[in-house]
Amino acid sequence: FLSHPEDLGVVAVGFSGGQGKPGVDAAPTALIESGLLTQLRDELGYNLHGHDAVHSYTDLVATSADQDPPHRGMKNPRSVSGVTRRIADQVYSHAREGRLVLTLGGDHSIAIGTIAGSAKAVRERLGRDIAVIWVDAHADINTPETSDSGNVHGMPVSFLTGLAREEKDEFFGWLKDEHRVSVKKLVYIGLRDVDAGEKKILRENGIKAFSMFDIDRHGIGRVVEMALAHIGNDTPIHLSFDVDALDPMWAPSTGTPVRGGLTLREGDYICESVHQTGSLVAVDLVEVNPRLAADVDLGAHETVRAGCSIVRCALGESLL
Ligand code: Z70
Ligand code: MN
Ligand code: MN
Ligand code: MN
Repeated sequence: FLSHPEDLGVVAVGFSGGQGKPGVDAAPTALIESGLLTQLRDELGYNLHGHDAVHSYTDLVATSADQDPPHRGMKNPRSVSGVTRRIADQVYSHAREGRLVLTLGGDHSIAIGTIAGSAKAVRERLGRDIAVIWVDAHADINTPETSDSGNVHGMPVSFLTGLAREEKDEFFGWLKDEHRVSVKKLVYIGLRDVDAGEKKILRENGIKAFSMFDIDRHGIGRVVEMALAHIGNDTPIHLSFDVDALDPMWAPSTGTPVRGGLTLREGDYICESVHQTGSLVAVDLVEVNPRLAADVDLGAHETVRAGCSIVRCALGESLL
């Protein structure tokens, strides 16, 4: 599905407004300083585009809470809407050229932008709908009304599927049908911390989800096979990987660590398998927070290292 599969559009997003803990905005720099982009260029042979800047969108992010009061219970709604709209444009520009797109977050609210941008570009370029593989401990499918926290990083999937909607541009009203994905083309892997309201949404919409229970029961090999079968052969894939899908043993430095997660090998395996389909059009890596851990230096180092491994696997490092 890519006209230039060796060209990689990089969108580095230092944004934390979709949740309450500072530090996740420092992730792109930490990932890049650890050598990720150099490895992608020198070892995997990608031509990088747009990798020179880490975007922090200071012009769009409110500097005090009273500049961006809640709307329908959402925290920082104008900032998140404005930033994700800009991300959508950036991802769209790369994807429209037929490049594979890598976005380094940032909290998971940024996926509103990344998926909107790739869905629109793939529709225009190929007349096809993308599928989304969402690897996460969480379902991130709360609507503003079902959310207990008001954090938009717990809502991106509801906006992207149209389960949540808004009229006003400043509150995600800029999201149109061309940006959206069908609930039928969405599949989750790694779930283990899903709110009651989200379980109801998953059930009522028949959304395919493989929890840690399913992984224990079937093994990761079979689960990935079933996930890929669900979205169908020959469908462009957007992979959105929340590092908290990994067990905190591998990724302790994240805002909401949940025990009982994927091993690093299981995470890498998912990415390798998705790469191997040849259908990957975009990858997100989100929720690395190098400022959080019991032992910050050690924890951040391990989490950044795990994040780099996930990205390299998604971009084909393990293919012999
Ligand atoms: C909860 C909410 C969430 C990540 C926490 C948590 C969502 N369901 N996502 N950490 N990455 O606030 O909506
Ligand atoms: Mn080319
Ligand atoms: Mn998430
Ligand atoms: Mn999560």
